[in-house]
Amino acid sequence: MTKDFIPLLQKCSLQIQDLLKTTPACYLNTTNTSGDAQLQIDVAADKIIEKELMGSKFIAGLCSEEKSEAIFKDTGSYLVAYDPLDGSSIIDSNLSVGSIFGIYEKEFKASALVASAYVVYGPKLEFVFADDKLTHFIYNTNGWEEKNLATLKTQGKINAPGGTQKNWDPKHKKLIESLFEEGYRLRYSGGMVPDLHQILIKGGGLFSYPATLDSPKGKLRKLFEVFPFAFIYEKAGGEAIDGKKRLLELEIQSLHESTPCFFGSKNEIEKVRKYYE
Ligand code: AFP
Repeated sequence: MTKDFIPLLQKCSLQIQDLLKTTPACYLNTTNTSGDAQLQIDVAADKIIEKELMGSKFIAGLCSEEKSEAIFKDTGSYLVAYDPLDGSSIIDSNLSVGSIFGIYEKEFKASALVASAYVVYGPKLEFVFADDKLTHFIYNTNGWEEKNLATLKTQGKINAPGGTQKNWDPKHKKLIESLFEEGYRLRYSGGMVPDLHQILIKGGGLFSYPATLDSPKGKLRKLFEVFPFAFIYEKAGGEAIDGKKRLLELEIQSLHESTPCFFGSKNEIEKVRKYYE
């Protein structure tokens, strides 16, 4: 049943890719619930997804990063939480951005997450879907081509440290520096989707967005960014924690709540636990 989401989300991704090619990256004088400044393209991408998903019989409701409240209808049993265009502040630099989807059964909470997906709008259009397994598609002249996405090695080489360094906790600074001392390579664009996708494609490493002085609860949102990627990283043989707890065991009190988050290979996550215990 969740597989029915694949063509639906792929259809949204093709329309949003067109939008990225034709719509100027200009800011509206509005912000979303998390306080992020909104681009015209954020709102346009949100409208595409809302139209396609609310028209589907198996969807009962949506929660968007770009809207303060969830919307519901009286059919279907799946709820979708999504970030229609993540990384919009780097579109003007022409860097890769993405869409993120969490598919929940009946309730917006980690334990109800049954599938998740993301789209990378980059030199290639790519779509990764996870339910009981991970499926990876690349869009080419013959349409969507399924590729094999290898599982994460127990240790990788990439270090993707988020947030403003001067606002990191000293223990987090020591963790990040210890990885560089071991020879890890800095790979961080400011786009969660391409940064996490790269670690999956290259076989391993660590992506971190910790609690910082300016974002004491982290920056990334549980429902439409963190839980979907935690689900994917665990399916890929990795782990996803908040420094101590498994992210998919976290409770949620409000739709736009954020959390510190670490996604990566098993050895890197073990190292995070050591520095954060
Ligand atoms: P925008 O959507 O405002 O560009 O933010 C992108 C994001 O939410 C996520 O994609 C990145 O991982 C994170 O912010 C980058 O935040 P920093 O610039 O503080 O590292």
